[in-house]
Amino acid sequence: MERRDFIKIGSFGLGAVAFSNPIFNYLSNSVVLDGVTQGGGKRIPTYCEVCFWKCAAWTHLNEKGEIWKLTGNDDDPHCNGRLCPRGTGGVGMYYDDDRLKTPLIRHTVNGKQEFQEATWDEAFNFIAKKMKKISDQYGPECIALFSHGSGGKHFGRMLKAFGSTNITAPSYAQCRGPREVGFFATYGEGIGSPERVDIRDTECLVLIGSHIGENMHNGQVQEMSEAIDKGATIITVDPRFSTAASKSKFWLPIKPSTDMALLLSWIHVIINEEWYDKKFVEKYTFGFDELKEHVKSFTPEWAYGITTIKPNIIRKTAKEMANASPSVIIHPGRHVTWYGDDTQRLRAVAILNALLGSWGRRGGFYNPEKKKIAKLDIPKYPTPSKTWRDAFPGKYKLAGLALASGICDATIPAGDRDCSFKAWIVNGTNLISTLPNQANTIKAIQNLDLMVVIDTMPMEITGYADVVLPECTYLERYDNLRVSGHREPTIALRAPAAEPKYDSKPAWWMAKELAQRLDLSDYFPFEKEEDELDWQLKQMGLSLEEMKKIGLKKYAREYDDLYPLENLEDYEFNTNTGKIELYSTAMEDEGYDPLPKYTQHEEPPEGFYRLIYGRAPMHTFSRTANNPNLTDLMDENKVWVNPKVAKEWDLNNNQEIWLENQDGIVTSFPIKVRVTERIRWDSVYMIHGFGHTDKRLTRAYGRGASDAEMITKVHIDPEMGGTGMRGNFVTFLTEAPSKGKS
Ligand SMILES: Nc1nc2c(c(=O)[nH]1)N[C@H]1C(S)=C(S)[C@@H](COP(=O)(O)OP(=O)(O)OC[C@H]3O[C@@H](n4cnc5c(=O)[nH]c(N)nc54)[C@H](O)[C@@H]3O)O[C@H]1N2
Ligand SMILES: Nc1nc2c(c(=O)[nH]1)N[C@H]1C(S)=C(S)[C@@H](COP(=O)(O)OP(=O)(O)OC[C@H]3O[C@@H](n4cnc5c(=O)[nH]c(N)nc54)[C@H](O)[C@@H]3O)O[C@H]1N2
Ligand code: SF4
Ligand SMILES: [Mo]
Repeated sequence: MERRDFIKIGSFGLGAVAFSNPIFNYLSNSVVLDGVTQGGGKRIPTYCEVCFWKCAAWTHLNEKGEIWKLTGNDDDPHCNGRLCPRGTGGVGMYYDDDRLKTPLIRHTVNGKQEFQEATWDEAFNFIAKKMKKISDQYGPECIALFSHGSGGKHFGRMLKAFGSTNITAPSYAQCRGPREVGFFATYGEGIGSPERVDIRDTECLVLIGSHIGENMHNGQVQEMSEAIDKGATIITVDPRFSTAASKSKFWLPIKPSTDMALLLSWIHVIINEEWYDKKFVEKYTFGFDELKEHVKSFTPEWAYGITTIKPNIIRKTAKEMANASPSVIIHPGRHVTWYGDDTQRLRAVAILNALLGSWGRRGGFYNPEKKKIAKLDIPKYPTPSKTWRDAFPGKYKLAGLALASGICDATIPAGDRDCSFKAWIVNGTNLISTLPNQANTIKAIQNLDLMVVIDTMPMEITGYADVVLPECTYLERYDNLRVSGHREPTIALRAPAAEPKYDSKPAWWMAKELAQRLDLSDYFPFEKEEDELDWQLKQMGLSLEEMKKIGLKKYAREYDDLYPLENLEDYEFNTNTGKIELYSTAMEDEGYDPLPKYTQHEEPPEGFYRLIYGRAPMHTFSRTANNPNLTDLMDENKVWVNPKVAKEWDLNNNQEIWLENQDGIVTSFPIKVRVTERIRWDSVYMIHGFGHTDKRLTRAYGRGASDAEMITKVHIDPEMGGTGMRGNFVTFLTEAPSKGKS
């Protein structure tokens, strides 16, 4: 028997308005939802947890005092009063009958593993005892926290107090890490979230595989729509005709994995034609001559052979950018862990922006300002004797945050490592569908002495837990204040609109209860979470009572530096040279390429197609696939296949097929075909987050296929450890795979 069998149990118990621009169709408008009084008048503030844009919202109650609907907070720059369909559908998270209902502990009965319902007390005592034992035996640093979402802050406090700083989120090494590192190396600052892109006022927006409009990050979609209405040029580089591509003046259907060649060629053209912002480059940048020399041979003709984008289109689009300069944005994207050389690709994006003078300028990149929140009066955290980095001597030297994939790898014992991770606390991240290479994740889990999963839903990851703790949804709890950096700083409150359903509880309370059992009560000095919030708000001259009325507080900027380089003001960048480093001395010091290079990536073998994936407007990752409101809008994914390929394989629309990847892995479930010209012939496309394998998800089980299952080959970014996931290839099986084949 495996140490951890996957436990399957069955016994536990939009008013969308058309906007002038159709990219907007999905965003519901608070104007039509004027039912504040209609519903009994009561509304409680929150910020959305359906994705990490964190729109400030109102939960409205009906006359019976039940949760009725959600609307956006008008004052919030993240949403401007409008929620995206996922945010509106957040109500479904609360009402989902499949939710986790009580704490569960893994037991072995007659040789068979099963979950048994437990009291909170039993669950906490079990966890605390194990944590102490692991700490005594191996040190507290062998315990790691994986978290995506608000609860991470609370469990993070508990774990830091216990002596481990190994706290990680998949939003770094599986998402935006390379972007932060690439921009940091260039400007001495990262991009952050919400992205500091001044889309509202831009004249030219270049999207490189960033599919805003399907990627529904709210304020960004709205600003893009506004920019289009004001006549901005959109240039979209995507092997797929995305929603954004359909709004674009130029769609460049690039051969996937070759973006670096296009970027280098754009840099070549802009330098050679002298279309760059000379004053800006001269005043602020370091290494221009080296860059010029470096890109000398990267002509559009060179790039054409690699990217399939015609030379005149490369020149024309470069000219469009130059014409708009400095009000131009080569968007850094967000999920950028594609091919393993991603930090360098993002360096090229950063360099291109610098040449066009868009950093710190209107219509380019603005300088966000954030409000400071008072620190709690708690003891200093102990200093750990080791961190995750010790598992990777000499590697991933530019990683600014802990790597989720790294901690996963360092959980599998290896001869040359003195200690591997022994316990995972997993809050709000379905690691099975989030980390690439599922077999590796499961192998790591099998080596743990303890795995605690805190979730709202019986997702795949919960099936591997020793203890499952059911969190109530964001509509039933407080959380830390949302503190946002934006054009103007804001803070937003999340307050409960209902009592937690079933026996679910907020993460704050769980972390405090655990801390108590670990003799760390001093780190949670307040009796209740609302007392902690009230104390923090009072330090700012506010109160919980007042925030409950307004939900969001917007402040005027303290510093008048929204566009700090607008008039070529003196400025010192946080880099070794104090300049924008076109040539990165930090990269060079660490032994990496100081200037981005083109590397050729592997091509699909005969009969295989590159698997690319993305977002659907009405779903977030795997977390919404069971949401009753959102499954109404879309309940399965399809695989997009070019008509030429469909003909070759004799595939028809809606035909069910299985996908098999280069390593012989076959999807657990069939997926329907969508034959469309909107995807290149060398690739197939699907929406991430479907093909759930846990039967407890009654609406999502077996619906569509999982891209994560097919991502077995990972190209790791040597500079910061990001996991490139787009180097996987699939072929089609038109018959059900024979049993025994996984
Ligand atoms: N194959 C593949 N892998 C990917 C991606 C991809 O596109 N394809 N995208 C990558 C990117 S960009 C990112 S950012 C990550 C995202 O990775 P994750 O954040 O891990 O994504 P989800 O699959 O949505 O998992 C979220 C989990 O949180 C739970 N949850 C939801 N709300 C709450 C709550 O209030 N409290 C608690 N405790 N739990 C909650 C959900 O039930 C679910 O189990 O995935 C990365 N991995
Ligand atoms: N509705 C919705 N919106 C979301 C999310 C969600 O789950 N649902 N998640 C949010 C999160 S955390 C993230 S990180 C973002 C992710 O969203 P983005 O950062 O915008 O995009 P990606 O997911 O990286 O990229 C998907 C696009 O890249 C294209 N692509 C694939 N390969 C290549 C290539 O080689 N070159 C180029 N140029 N393009 C390529 C695909 O065709 C697809 O259109 O979305 C955010 N917004
Ligand atoms: S973009 Fe949509 S899902 Fe994300 S926080 Fe805003 S409303 Fe919620
Ligand atoms: Mo992400």
